[in-house]
Amino acid sequence: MTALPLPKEQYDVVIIGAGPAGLAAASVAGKAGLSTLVLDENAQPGGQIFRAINTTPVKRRDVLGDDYWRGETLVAEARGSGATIVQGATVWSLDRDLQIAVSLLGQSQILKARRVIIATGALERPFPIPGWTLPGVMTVGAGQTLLKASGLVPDGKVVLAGTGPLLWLYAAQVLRGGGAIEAILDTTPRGNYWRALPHALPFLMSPYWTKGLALMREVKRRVRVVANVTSLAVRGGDRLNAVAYSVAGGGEQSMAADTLLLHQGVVPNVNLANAAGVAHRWDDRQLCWAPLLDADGNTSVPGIAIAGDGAGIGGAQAAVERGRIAALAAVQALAPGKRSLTPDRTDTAKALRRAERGRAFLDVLFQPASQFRLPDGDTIVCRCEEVTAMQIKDTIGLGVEGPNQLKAFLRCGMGPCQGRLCGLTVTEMIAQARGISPEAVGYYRLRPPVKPVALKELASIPHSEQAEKAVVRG
Ligand SMILES: Cc1cc2nc3c(=O)[nH]c(=O)nc-3n(C[C@H](O)[C@@H](O)[C@H](O)COP(=O)(O)OP(=O)(O)OC[C@H]3O[C@@H](n4cnc5c(N)ncnc54)[C@H](O)[C@@H]3O)c2cc1C
Repeated sequence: MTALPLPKEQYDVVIIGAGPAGLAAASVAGKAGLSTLVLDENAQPGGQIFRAINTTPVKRRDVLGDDYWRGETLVAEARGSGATIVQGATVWSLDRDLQIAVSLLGQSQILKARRVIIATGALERPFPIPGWTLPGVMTVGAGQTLLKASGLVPDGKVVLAGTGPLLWLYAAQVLRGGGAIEAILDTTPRGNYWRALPHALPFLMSPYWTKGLALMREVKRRVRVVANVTSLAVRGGDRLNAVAYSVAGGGEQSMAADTLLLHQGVVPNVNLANAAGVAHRWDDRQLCWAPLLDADGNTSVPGIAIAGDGAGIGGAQAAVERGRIAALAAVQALAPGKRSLTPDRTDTAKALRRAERGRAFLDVLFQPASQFRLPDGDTIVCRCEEVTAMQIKDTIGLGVEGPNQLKAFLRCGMGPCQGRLCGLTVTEMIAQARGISPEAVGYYRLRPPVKPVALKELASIPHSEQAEKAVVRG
């Protein structure tokens, strides 16, 4: 038998995800002397915001900005803490007994933890408009991944469409990196500005205000911005060649494009937590599922905590503080005598409150319009199984009550992405059709493996004699 990639099978704390939350949690748990393992599927630590922080070919520091380079310190601290950080490690199962299945170097292995911190971050919200699956259309996040990891900016006629802070940040990064943007089609509903007003005061006291304003000014000086866009469709035969759009009160217009980058915010990546049986609630402000947590990030499953944007979108600094808080709770539970080696809980909670200041304003301002969340006609909803909005509506019309029943009828949510690209759309479509809340509709019930894993890996997992006897007859 070949040696397993990870030498130990038992850890005090296993942290899943090496973004800001996971790295900060690792620093606290590692420094306190707990045997701490961080598993992350990316090639390098850093998560989304600090992606490729130690390897990026983008050397001019102004291109990605100061917030990006803060990741260097976080990675260095985690590496120096005594925690073991393993990259290229995809966690495909986590259960209520805190057993973790991980795929690494083509082999799968089962580990056991005394505490698990899920720090798997966020995903971009689906943006199902007609033609969004055509070549030439990507998400802003995908564009940013290419920039950070490979130093690439798109060429030709580039159009950005949607809403949210990441769209403006990426536009600025592209311009600083020498790229050009033909236009931004801004889908932020005009009414959101009024609805966000009650949350304006804390926002004006937060760093988001000055940073955000400067970013938008920087972009608007060089890019044509079309505000109040109310419809979007991709035009082209076998690839995108134009974007059709309309502005409130106006007719359809068209703009030639070689690349269209879509974005309408980020939402927690709930797949692993859902598969582990963690209870979730529908967040009416962020329009997504979020886990039910206590003040330490503990979930409804004993021993499993969630930190970072996977706990509800709060941004990178909040992710750091939430990671620290979850790890402090682990130290308190497993090695209370080592508390003197960790940051102060009260100071960390204060820092979290500061980091979360202004978030409510952003949530409401950038809440995407319903027409961009609730598609119709032959717009694809489930990209893996190519299920259209019309098929979903017709099937709901037959009396299907929830996402799991819909799965059985149409296979939507059963492909390799396991619902990450269609789950929210399906929940909201059923809620709209049945006239009930998304909370009442619920979400896909996920089961492991939550990420694709080769059958030969499953077959070669070492098992005990007892486990073998359990399935052998006679
Ligand atoms: C595409 C994208 C780009 C973003 N870019 C920025 C930005 O430039 N600036 C900014 O301020 N915010 C950005 N954000 C917002 C982002 O969510 C940050 O707030 C921050 O990165 C959140 O930190 P986190 O630690 O919670 O999660 P993340 O940084 O998302 O880290 C999660 C980590 O978990 C790993 N992971 C996930 N599932 C598994 C699994 N099953 N097994 C193993 N590892 C797993 C991922 O590989 C990732 O490294 C971005 C979000 C997205 C979705």
